Amino acid sequence: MNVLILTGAGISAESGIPTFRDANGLWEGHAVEEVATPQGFARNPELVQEFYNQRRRALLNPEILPNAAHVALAEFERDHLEHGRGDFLLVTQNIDNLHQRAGSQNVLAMHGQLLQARCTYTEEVFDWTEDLSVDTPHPEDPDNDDLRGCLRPNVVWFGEMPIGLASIEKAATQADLFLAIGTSGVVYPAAGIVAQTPPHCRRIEVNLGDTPASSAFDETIRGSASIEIPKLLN
Ligand code: BJW
Repeated sequence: MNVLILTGAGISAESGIPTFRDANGLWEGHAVEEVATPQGFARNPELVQEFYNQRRRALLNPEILPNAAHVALAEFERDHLEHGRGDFLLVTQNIDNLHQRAGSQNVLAMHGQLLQARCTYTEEVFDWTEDLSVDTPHPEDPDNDDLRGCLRPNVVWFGEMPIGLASIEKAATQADLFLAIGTSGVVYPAAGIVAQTPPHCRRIEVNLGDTPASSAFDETIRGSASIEIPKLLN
């Protein structure tokens, strides 16, 4: 049985990381599109860097930990692979590292990672835990003033190409079980993965409520991920 999991912000909500489009879906009066587009970054790099600085600092707070849903997915994967039951891929739209910290191995972070920075000139990616600013020097060429402020968060904004689309499509077309957890189903191409799964695939959506994608699923489980995922996978 080939398993494909898609996770969104809802799975990390109970770890204390706010979602995008729920009650607190705006950030200090700014729509997510304003702080998550290349145009927004070009217009106001300070604002966008500060948006991600705050989220990076929050993620590094030792109180932010994987929850029971992250752990159940990691345990399921271990068991699935150990017993040779088929392929397993966990695609996450989240830029936190909670799946990796819970022990998941085959994680594809399609919208990038908050604890990485990318040079906008060379495309080099660096592990990054500090604040970024329009003055941050290039880590390998700190005296080069032309490169000052060249780093941006290594995340995928609207209009940019998500990571690993070919691998995601391959896993979707070969999936026997597709599980979408805590995602609002409005952001593409993630929201279109369910439509790439073959007719025999069992498609399950786990979410607090209905989404625009719900009708594409065979089963919908309504409840919080930290309760429903361990129940479903154990
Ligand atoms: C719980 C819970 C609990 C809460 N338990 N559940 C087709 C049609 C229309 C538009 C497009 C299309 N194809 C492409 C587009 C354009 C665009 C798009 O989708 N726009 C729509 C919004 C209209 N897509 C893109 O631009 C993408 N790129 C692309 O398609 O490139 C193609 C290309 C071609 C050629 C050249 C170049 C490009 C890129 C999309 C990037 C999205 N980026 C962001 C920011 C990432 C960095 C960051 O984190 O800051 O990704 S936006 C934001 O939304 C973030 C998220 O990953 C993403 C999805 O949000 P998510 O995870 O679903 O969160 P929420 O808050 O929306 O929902 C939470 C859910 O959890 C809710 O349903 C709750 O009920 C639930 N929940 N607590 C269970 N405890």
